[in-house]
Amino acid sequence: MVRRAHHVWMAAFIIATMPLLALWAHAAPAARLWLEPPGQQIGLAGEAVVEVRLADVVDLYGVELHLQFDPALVEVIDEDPATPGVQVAPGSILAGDGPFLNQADNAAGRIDYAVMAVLSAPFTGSGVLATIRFAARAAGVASVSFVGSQLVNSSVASIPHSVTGGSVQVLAVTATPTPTASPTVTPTPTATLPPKATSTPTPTRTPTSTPTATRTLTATPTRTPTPTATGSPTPSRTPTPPSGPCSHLVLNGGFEYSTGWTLQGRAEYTTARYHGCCRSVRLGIEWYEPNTSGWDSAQQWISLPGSASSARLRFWYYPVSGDPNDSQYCWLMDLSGHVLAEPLRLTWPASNGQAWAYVDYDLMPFLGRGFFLRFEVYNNGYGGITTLYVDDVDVQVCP
Ligand SMILES: [Ca+2]
Ligand SMILES: [Ca+2]
Repeated sequence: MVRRAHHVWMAAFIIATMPLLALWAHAAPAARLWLEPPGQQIGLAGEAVVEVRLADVVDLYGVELHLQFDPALVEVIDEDPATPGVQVAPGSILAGDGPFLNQADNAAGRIDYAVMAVLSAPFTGSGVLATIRFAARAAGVASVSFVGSQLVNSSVASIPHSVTGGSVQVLAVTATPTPTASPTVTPTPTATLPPKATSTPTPTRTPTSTPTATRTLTATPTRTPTPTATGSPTPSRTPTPPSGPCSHLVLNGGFEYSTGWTLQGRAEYTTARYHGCCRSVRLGIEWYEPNTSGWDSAQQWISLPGSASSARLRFWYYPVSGDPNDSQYCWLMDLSGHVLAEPLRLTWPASNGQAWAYVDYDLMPFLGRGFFLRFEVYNNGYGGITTLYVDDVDVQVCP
């Protein structure tokens, strides 16, 4: 009877709190990233001021964004003549820190911008991330769109957010036209990334170790395509040609900055080896360190959109091992730590390839869900030691 009463009480409690839970869910709107104003008109001698705005973000620790514009029609005005290249103006969000990436390319029509809370406290709220001033080059409608964006919180987990681009119309008049023709309206988000909570683990997938992964046991250097000098995987590898600009979802995939990844164990950014440029991440033990057992990993959360014409994971790795019984992996892992897939599995034996090798892995089966992209090394603490360097990690999603 006591148990029954307890159950009734519990049911009553759940029913009573359900509206509250629903309210709570609504009280935390998804973050929005957009351009303000979404559209405006200028003359051939005019300038357009476009703010990159962020709204309803919670615990923002780092942000990286990539914008594309039509360089035949507009160009970015340099806001920092003292610094080589062309820079946009930093905004009020994380203003205590200078952006660690701020470059506009007026030939390619590209703006790359990233800032991280090193001196500032993580940011909660709404504000201006950066301000771009465009000068007109020729008449026409120049779209300004996001081709990639990552927001991470202080746990270095991705913050789901919607993204809305904009445009600048250059009119074939030399005088400055009437003030902003289009009214500033709150844009309706066009693409909402799936929130983290919706990526429920699918236990059925869990134990799949892909046949390709087992094939990598030998880890012969012939498996790798001829390394290019630049090291950036060419988009031509994509099976289906993209119909629009592709997004790149990995934050700090080149490991040149100390953001985006959660490093565990002895994992660290290193200049000892790299592919392409300057730093990589090292998992496992360096030759001068003691041979102790343990797991070392580097991971970050990736949220894939629900639909895409292609979604590829690409990375380079450099394995070193004096012990076949240690292990080197790349895993896609769900929130509860289940391995969804193994793009790289080097165990029994671990690989001593000692050359940069390339992996190009299809992520289409994982559309519409999120996962940790995790690189990991296991040292058993006896025999030889094992190390894995990873660099130029890219998740490219094409619409
Ligand atoms: Ca690098
Ligand atoms: Ca060992």
